Amino acid sequence: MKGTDFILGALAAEGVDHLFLVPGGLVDPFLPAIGRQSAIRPIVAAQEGGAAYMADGYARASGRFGAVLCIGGPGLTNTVTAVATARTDGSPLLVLSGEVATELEGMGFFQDASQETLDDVGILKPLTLHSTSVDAAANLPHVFQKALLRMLARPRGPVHLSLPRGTQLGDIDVAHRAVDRSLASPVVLARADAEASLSRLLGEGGAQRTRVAILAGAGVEHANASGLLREVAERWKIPVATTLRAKGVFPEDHPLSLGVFGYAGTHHARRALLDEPPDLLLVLGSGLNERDSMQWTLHPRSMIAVDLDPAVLGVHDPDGGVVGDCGAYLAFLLEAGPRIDAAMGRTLPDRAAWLEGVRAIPRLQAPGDTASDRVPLHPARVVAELRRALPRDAILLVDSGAHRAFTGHYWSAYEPRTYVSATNLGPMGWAIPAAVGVQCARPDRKVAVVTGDGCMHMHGIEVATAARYGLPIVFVVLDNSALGNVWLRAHAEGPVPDALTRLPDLDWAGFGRSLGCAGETVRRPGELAPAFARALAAAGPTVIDVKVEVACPTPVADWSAAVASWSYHE
Ligand SMILES: Cc1ncc(C[n+]2csc(CCOP(=O)(O)OP(=O)(O)O)c2C)c(N)n1
Ligand SMILES: [Mg+2]
Repeated sequence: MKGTDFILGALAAEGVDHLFLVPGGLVDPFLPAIGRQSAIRPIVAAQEGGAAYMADGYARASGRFGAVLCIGGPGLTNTVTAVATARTDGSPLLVLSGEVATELEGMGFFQDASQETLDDVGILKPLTLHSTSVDAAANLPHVFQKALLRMLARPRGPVHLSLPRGTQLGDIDVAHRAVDRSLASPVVLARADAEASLSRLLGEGGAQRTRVAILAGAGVEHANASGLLREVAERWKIPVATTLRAKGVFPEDHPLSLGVFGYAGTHHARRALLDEPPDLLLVLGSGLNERDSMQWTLHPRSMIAVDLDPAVLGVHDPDGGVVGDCGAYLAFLLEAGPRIDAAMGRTLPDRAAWLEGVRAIPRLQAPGDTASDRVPLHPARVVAELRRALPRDAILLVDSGAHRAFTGHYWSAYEPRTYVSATNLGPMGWAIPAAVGVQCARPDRKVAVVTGDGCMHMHGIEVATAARYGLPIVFVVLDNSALGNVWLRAHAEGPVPDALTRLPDLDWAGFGRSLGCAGETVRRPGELAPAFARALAAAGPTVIDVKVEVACPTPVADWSAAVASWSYHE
């Protein structure tokens, strides 16, 4: 077989069944190879950035990894933001790019971006966990094995292989050996740290341990530990907040749920985790970044942070923390359950009373907005109606802008990997192509996107890819004819040139129709439910252009208050 056959066979052996690509001369040998097999379905995107976002979405929804194929040079540079996004969100993404024949490097060959010229491998080096050129087909087995292990070992992230023409066309007679998952994801837990944390949990030395709460981050999702989290929370009646990135790892309608803490979070989470510092906060798999820690104003009386990255613990947990996998730590707590039951049992009635007090205040910032009849529509109304229209296990992708705050706040998620958002880098337009990857990974689920008109300007073209492959994604554009988030911030500062943050009022439904989608324009609240119902019944994608008001403040008042109270030296 050829090098290209080896690579496609390797993807199939790893359980990956889609390859997202934009073809071109430097990867021409892949085209007949794709035709020679049927295990991998090729999805041709409009742009390589879109293709890489699709592969990222596929990785997040499948729990496996996503693969993108493009030419080197302009194709590879188009993937840069997507690769950076995968890196910052711990998403396993395999970038495969074509390279000129090794013997022609640096000779002036069209689109040469080898190490002799623009250095494709170097371009992606700081953004990936591994970036290298595979110099011969014979090198593929070990180079592939190493790259996949680096990508899948947690914390996960993107890797890049540059494939010169000779490697693609070279003969090779061994097949890829599937990665041993126990090598990629050893269940790591520093037992001594875990043991030491028990004394903090039990309040040895007489410390009060009534108000105990959990903040669950993306590490819980990466560890597939939602079930264990629920068991621990229920056993000792510990309320659970999540970061926005991890929304859904704990069901948001559970009696112990506090909702999201941090940016666009709930009053319940703020009250329990911030207002009166809890006696003990268990932070599971969160890097405690600015947004997820309310600008580092989170100061519980005691903390047990669990993370695979010791640097996170060193910087953010004054008590030292536990190096390890969140799932392993939760399993450890359950195993140690008989040692914990008595102490946590004694504080249980007081904890229940505390939680009742927390949940007595309204959870949401302006719940009335979800029933607003205003025209143009209130974004909160759109989010609430979409939640009602979609099944409980639907997967929602959310883009970057004011609509992220409205959706993060007013949407409820009940399962891990059903609220999918690039919350760390926050690149505009990500959600549109990412949804294509999600729907490819989860054909059994309803998939919807909440995006903005500014995001549509960036990557809206990929609705064409959804149409081309008949993917029934519901694209909801919260269309305020503005870069709304920037508009809101700028207008809060005083008079600014309005045109800097305004966008023309465009017909995104017509745009969608011209690309093969169904298209709907919604101008009144009563039109939302029927439009969603038609979109959910459609065989292909629908772009729903919802005309919303830009001057609705985003539900981030708690967050803004915390930011205002923050001091670097506190
Ligand atoms: C690639 C990229 N460029 C710029 C930004 C900065 N930015 C964040 S939100 C935003 C406006 C988004 O506009 P839109 O998609 O219409 O959403 P809205 O805020 O109106 O809901 C901008 C420019 C970004 N996040 N990503
Ligand atoms: Mg907008």
